[in-house]
Amino acid sequence: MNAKTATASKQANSSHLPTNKAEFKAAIVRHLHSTLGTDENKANEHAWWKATCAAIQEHVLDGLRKTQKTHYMNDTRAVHYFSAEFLMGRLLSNNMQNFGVFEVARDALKELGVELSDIMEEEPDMALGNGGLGRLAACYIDSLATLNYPAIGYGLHYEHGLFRQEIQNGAQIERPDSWRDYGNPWEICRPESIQDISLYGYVETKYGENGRIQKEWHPGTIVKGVPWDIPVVGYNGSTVNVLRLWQSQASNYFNWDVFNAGGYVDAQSENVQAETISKVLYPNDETEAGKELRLIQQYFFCACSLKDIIRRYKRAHGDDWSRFTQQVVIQLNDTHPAIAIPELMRILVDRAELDWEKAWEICTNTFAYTNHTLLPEALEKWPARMIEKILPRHLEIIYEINHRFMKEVDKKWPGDNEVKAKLSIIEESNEKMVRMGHLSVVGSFAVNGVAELHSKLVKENLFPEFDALYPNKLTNVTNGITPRRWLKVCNPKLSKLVSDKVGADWPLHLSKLAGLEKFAEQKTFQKQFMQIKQANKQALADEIKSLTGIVVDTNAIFDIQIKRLHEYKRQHLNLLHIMALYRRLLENPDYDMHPRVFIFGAKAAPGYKLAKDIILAINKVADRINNDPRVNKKLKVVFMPNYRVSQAEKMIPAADVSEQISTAGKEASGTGNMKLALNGAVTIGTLDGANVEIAEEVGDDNIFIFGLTVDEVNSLKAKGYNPYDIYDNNTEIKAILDWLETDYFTPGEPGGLVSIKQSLLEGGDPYLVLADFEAYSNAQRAVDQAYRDKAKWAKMAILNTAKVGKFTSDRSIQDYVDRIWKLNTCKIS
Ligand code: Z57
Repeated sequence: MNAKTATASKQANSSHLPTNKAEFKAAIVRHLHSTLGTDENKANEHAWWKATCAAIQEHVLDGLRKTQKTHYMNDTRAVHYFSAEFLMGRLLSNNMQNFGVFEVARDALKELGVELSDIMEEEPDMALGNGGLGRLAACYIDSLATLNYPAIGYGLHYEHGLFRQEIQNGAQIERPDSWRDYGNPWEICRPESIQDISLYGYVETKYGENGRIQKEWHPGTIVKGVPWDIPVVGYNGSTVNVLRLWQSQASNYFNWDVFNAGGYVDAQSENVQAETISKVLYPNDETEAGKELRLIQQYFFCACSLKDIIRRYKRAHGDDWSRFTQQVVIQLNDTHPAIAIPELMRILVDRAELDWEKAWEICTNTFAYTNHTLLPEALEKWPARMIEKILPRHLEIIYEINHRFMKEVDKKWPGDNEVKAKLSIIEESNEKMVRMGHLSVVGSFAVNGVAELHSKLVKENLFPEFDALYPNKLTNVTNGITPRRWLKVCNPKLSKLVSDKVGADWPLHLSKLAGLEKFAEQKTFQKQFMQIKQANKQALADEIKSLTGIVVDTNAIFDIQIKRLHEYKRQHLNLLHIMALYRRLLENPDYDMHPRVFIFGAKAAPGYKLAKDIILAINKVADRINNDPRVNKKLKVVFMPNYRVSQAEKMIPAADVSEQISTAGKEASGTGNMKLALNGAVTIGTLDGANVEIAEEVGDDNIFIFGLTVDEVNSLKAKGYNPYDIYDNNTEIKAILDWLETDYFTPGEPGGLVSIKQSLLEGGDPYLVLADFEAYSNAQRAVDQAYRDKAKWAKMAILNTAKVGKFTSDRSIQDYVDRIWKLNTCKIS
């Protein structure tokens, strides 16, 4: 670069942010020296990664400052996205792309002798979530910043995110995740915004003037909430919002009384208790744990966040609550933050001394609630006694909310005690339970499901009476994914090809992908598209080799199922079909099939026995097949250990086939289905969740739909489903299930995999695996046939990429804004 260009770029950019290659080189070296205390010769890859992050962080902090100033000056209405999980993954490549400095920073590093793709591997995933729900929250805050909406994400600053998975002898072993061990270069601690949070204790009833009853909560403990801000950078945009995560800390470093009495160790243990709150993410996806610490986590982050919101509101509006609902909307990501509803009531009634009616009006115009599941085991209920112990005043408030709600129900259905029992926030079982879903519906102005089918089932099956009582409260917002991370960043080759064809602005206007349709049958485009797929498959094959030692053929169909391990997602249906193929190949070495590699990635909740058994079974079957030269040329099975966001980014671009095979009615939406289709994988799936909408978009010719529909599932269950009828009459299924009981896959350990057979027979096969097996097997045959016709398959793959523009999370966010949040965009100056 010549001196003239350098001066020009400095002038254009008064704060001297690095923008060209020379400036990036200088900034990175400067950070090696003065941020990291090392130099170009001594620095290892970790140091280079950190120095690069620090150079990018200069842009981040500049954008953050401008955004916060603009939002403050304009006193903007903002959405506050409350979520117990944010599954962010890595941030470096995303932030570089979003500032449009990816190439220049990469070239700068190259001149310093450093490969960007190598140092990116140094970044630990920020895995503060379990699966779909947490990753959805991450996509949504990306889109909010990209669309220039004022928004804050609120959650927990877990010290340990989701466990790291190791596979030993085929079984899952959990190891602690320590994402911050060597420091996180993105987060900023904000000690000036620490909050004190009360827990335990008792409620005192006082009688004020003119007989007004006053309640005062005398807490037993106070803990500190320390906020950490993670900047959220919008694409091409100027907005940098924040994700604010709360860390718990003992409110005094020492309990001085105990300390002075000589109890130094006891005084320390008090600290441990408070600090336990944000120690670790609960690793259960879709199972409510019912544990005291989990409820404390939920309350802790909600109480911190509400105080934060109210402090900010009061700075602008003082004690005048009349404009609160104009400025603040709070989205509850599932019921995990539902305790925020009675907490806001407590603040308004007990502290601000508003009338109950006024307070309730504010509350029910502030909250909106997203339901993510119909599975009964995922619907949170807390023992009333547990709430009473931890949050005595909140239980009183919940009872009062319910008392008034029951009066409303009685108005609508006079004298109907059955409907009251069904709708009550309190379940009058042996042990009284608080139903957090009911509390969320009653306390919110909008309730949404996450895909058309799911929202319909929420209305018809989960909350039908609520729908009758509150017309128009229940609605749908179909999930989405950010095309920045899930195409632009993870699949640079395809991104470039797409940009060449439809223009470079598709990451902001994903429906422009439709411009690819006209090339779907063009030979040269098909060739380019499939060559990229081939290159991505080669990269994944290398990754598979280095992680598992398994060698796979990139001419084989790469068939991928990646998601949490759960019976309803039916990884075992996939496995039974693999065993069927294995058997067919053993019986007939000429069995006609295109070579296929079945690839899995999945974590099981540590306490979910059958899910762990399914992981074991996949690995044991994989071992046997991969080492059987009789079938090796046609069939391989890979279980990728430690599936996580950064692993997904490597797997998704390489998929030919996307497995979306949940029992109809069980998967609320799914989002991996969208990511895979966007990257040109063809779906084999049931009519469940967002698969229905994907099928609508891509058309029946470009997807393999199979299996029972929701209605068919219901009528089969109603007439009485007996899996033995299938087992006794289908020789292939019988042979496969019996195979699991032998020691064929577990040498020296007969019956090592029998629990799967048992769950499908004695267990009653609750997710209808056997009922759908034949339809699945036939659909797989159709996949095999289609793949052999290279031109046909290329067309299908291209049309998948072309037709899934609907599923950008920008569209989801615009739906939330239009139907629920009513925000205005705010351009940053
Ligand atoms: C979770 O990841 C989901 C639902 C839950 O109730 C909990 Br808890 C965790 C998932 C659904 O299973 C997916 O179908 C959906 O796509 C995702 O949430 C995002 O809405």
